[in-house]
Amino acid sequence: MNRSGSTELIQRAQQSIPGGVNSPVRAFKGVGGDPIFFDRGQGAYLFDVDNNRYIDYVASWGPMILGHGHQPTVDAVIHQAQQALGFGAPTEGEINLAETIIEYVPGIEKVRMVNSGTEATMSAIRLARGYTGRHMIIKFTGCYHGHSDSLLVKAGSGVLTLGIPNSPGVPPAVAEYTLSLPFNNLDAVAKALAEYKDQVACVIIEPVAGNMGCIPPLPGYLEGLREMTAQAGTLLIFDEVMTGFRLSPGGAQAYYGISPDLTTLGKIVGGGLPVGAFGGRADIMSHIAPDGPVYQAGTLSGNPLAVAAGLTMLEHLTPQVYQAIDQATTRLAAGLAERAAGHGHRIATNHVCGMFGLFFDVDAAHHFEHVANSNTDKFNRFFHAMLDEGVYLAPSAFETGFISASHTPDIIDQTLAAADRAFAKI
Ligand code: KE4
Repeated sequence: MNRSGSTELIQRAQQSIPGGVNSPVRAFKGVGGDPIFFDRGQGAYLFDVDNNRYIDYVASWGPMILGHGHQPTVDAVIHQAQQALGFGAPTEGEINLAETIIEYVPGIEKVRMVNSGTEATMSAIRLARGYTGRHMIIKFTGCYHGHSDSLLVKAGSGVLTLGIPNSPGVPPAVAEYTLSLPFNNLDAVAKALAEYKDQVACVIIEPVAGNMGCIPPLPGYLEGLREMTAQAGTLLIFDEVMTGFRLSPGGAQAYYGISPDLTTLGKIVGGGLPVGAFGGRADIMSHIAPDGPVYQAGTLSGNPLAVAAGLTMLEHLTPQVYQAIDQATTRLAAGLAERAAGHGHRIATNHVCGMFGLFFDVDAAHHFEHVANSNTDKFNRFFHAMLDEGVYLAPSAFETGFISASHTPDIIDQTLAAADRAFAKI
């Protein structure tokens, strides 16, 4: 496959952009080789600058749940752009999007729009600290919640892939307020809440971990977290930047039937444009400025273009969309496991609606240690073998694959045929 255009562009990009990319995971440091520069997308396909076609399982890291170039979303953005690109003032569209989010997401009574998942989680943590008057936070090893200082403590995506457990630049005085515990382990949470009693402002978790591959919660885990945090007066924050509107219209909290105190959103809520959001119980959200004293702001928050994209995408998330995505995800995960075994490879596959992960040379993946002990070298060889077959997986063993409504049965079949050839090669 000729990818000379991408090779030339990464060399040029590195002259003006750190690493040649605007986000580290895109640089292929985790899998080796040069990143692909893309030119356009349509449905489940991406086309690179050399006009090679790939079946896409990155979906811009989640937003493209309806496939690339979803025409109603594109039309809504074009229409809004012809009205105005932005005001820095309130618009009716922001109310429509807020009301839609509240309608979909059970735990959200009030919501504030921001511009990224990082802003959403950073703001939610400040709110939790301001509301409780406590300083400590608990996160989980292998989970990633964006790159604000308090959260770059054994983060999962990006930092983990680059092998930097605690990023330089995070003052120890900040990091010491963050506890990072093993995922899917309630004893560890019980011990931490007992140890730190009334010092813990919040527990923040990806209800399905998507930044160390795809790792669903074990039965009873989320229920246990909900109970323990309520008893400790600690707020439970579901970081649904990735799972929001993906597992179901109401995200993981609706799928698992657990109501967190605060929820963070991103990706799908912006329809592919820069949007994040945080929301939750009205009595907590009332502490956010200008209603309350906890300051939070953003020049482009609620930007009309991004709001038009997000609102239109949410309006097209029908029950049929989730049924198709869930069926495609289940078929793909089962098919990958079957073809791997057919070529003598041992893989564990995890999946939930629209998300999947595969881990080589382990029998199961329930937490970070399982993932760290998996054969990432073999994943990297599989990644490149699939790339050469025209299938674009996430360029890191510590990321999740995403499936859209455009991944028809025929495209899943094409993917499995490619995987069969790739498993034979690695
Ligand atoms: P952003 O600031 O990148 O919009 O969102 C941060 C974030 C927060 N919470 C969760 C659960 C997330 O998955 C993310 C970002 N996800 C990664 C993908 N693993 C973004 C890819 C990247 O960093 O380029």
